Amino acid sequence: MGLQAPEGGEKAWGGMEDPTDLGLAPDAPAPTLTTRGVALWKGWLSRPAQEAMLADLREVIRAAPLFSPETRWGKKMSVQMTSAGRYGWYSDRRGYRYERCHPRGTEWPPIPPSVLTIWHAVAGPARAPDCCLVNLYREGAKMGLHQDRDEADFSWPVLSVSLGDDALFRIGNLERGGKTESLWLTSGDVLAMGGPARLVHHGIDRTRPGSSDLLTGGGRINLTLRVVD
Ligand code: MD3
Ligand code: FE
Repeated sequence: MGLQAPEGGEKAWGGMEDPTDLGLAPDAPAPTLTTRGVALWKGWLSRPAQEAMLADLREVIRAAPLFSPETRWGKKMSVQMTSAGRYGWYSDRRGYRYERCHPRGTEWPPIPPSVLTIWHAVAGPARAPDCCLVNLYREGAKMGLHQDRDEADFSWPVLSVSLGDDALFRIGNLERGGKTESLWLTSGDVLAMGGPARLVHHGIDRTRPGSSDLLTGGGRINLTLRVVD
């Protein structure tokens, strides 16, 4: 555990916030910053580690091609998606849900070990995530403010890994409305939302096209790791 943690990541949390308050492992590395119950580790992954993870994700996408889900309202999302793990996140006119199979009818590929390592360093060894959602943001893609509440057990944290272009992440409140806070996420960052923050509203306002050369053709990939049931 913690093998890929950045320099200084093994330091104590400093007594400000306890990792277990965020639903994280007691020995999780100290985050760069915490705000509204969200923990952010800047630069968790080095450039070579990002490249290696991207190679793993290319295999995932080869087995389970990206698609643009339709919302309940019949509008295509600007983000392209696929998943790895026991469940994949899916949306169409019937609504949002987790599915056992890709729309083409095959099971989702396994979650790459490079991704699982980060989960276990932050969330502990007890459980593996059921779903690794892969979101691809090409130029102009965004994700409106929403809550993640399609899962059965909110006691597990949600983890996010950012790869490629910078993205402006917005975090709001448990209720709709109110003041929000924005953070730029950059390639290699890891974000964890747990405890009281698990049901907070959040979204991606925009990316900064051309800010990273990690992805061929540009853009941003976000991985979201969740326990589903
Ligand atoms: C804060 N994705 O797929 S990940 C999503 O960057 C989603 O693609 C965004 O929100 C993205 O549902 C943001 C960061 C994230 C994920 C889950 C959260 C932040 C969260 C759950 C609660 C609070
Ligand atoms: Fe979300």
